[in-house]
Amino acid sequence: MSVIRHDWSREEILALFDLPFNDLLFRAQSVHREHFDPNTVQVSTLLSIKTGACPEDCSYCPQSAKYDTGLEKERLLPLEEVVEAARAARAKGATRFCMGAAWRNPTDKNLETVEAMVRAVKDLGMETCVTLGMLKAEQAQRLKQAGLDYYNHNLDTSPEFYGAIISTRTYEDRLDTLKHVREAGLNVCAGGIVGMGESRRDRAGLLQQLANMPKHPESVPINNLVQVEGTPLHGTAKLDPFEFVRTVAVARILMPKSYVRLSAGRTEMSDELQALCFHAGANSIFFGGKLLTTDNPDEDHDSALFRRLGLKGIEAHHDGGSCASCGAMDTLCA
Ligand code: SAM
Ligand code: DTB
Ligand code: SF4
Repeated sequence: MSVIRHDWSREEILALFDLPFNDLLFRAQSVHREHFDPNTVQVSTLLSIKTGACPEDCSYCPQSAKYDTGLEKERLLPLEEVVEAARAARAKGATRFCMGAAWRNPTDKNLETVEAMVRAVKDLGMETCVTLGMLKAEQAQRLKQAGLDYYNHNLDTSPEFYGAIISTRTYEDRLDTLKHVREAGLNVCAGGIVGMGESRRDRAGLLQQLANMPKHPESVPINNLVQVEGTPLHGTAKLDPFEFVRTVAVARILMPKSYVRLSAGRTEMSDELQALCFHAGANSIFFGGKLLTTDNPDEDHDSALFRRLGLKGIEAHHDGGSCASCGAMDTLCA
């Protein structure tokens, strides 16, 4: 039985990365089977509720006002539009609805609007997640009171590489937000991005930070950089796909009970590569043709992939249209 540890050294993590590929995958898949049904995948759908014109300078991000990416900016969406999108996502099989805003942090007034969105989406019987930038302790508590289930806030990379990617907010700021989220009793969704030109040591450093938190994040998104023209990271050398799989496998071994999400970057991955990621212990995806501003595989493609691999979405906790035989929503049942 794997023990849940919070004291990983960087060298121990690098030793996992260094394992022969088959040994690493066998270990990750074994840990995965101790804690999860290996054929069930958690399915979330994303919606950008406020797009672009962000004051931060994250060098991967198409939504930063500092870079000209040709993105059309939008004000905070009206409540009805958000509920409609959530309803559509639910009908297609998503059980969690994640709302993202291009803010450095929400104002208290912004938060009121988001609270109403959270309540309305919860009323549909879906789990809720929001990602709004930095949060103060009281703001995290307010979101908890509104019924929010998860808050997403990524560390993005290792503490050492971080300064090469973002200058407008510190690593400490991010850790503080995660602390407020945890202390408010919310589930934590925290992960990062690979393929930004970081070293393996940095990838190990990101996972070390996550795994050594007092409690592991319940959800760990591993994003492969989506290169957007106009951002400073456009043109970065692509990561070896096997190294991406290794990162997923090491995340699974370090955080045995967390949902590891195969997040951004799937449109550039073959079905075979994604299957390897599931084998390495990824058990969550973003479902729906769009992430926040960039493309994601379309629903038909993912439904076919699930069918081909015998995967099913997590059972929905509401009474709308689920498959009678397996409990998953129709479009995602194997
Ligand atoms: N503005 C808020 C913040 O950054 O805290 C929330 C939204 S932000 C877009 C959410 C996350 O998306 C980022 O932390 C980053 O990890 C990820 N992300 C943004 N652009 C990306 C890209 N081009 N490729 C991969 N992941 C990306
Ligand atoms: C996460 O880790 N990845 C998602 C979600 N959390 C908010 C966002 C990916 C964004 C990819 C670039 C875009 O579509 O704008
Ligand atoms: Fe703004 Fe978030 Fe994009 Fe950074 S990642 S520029 S904070 S929207």
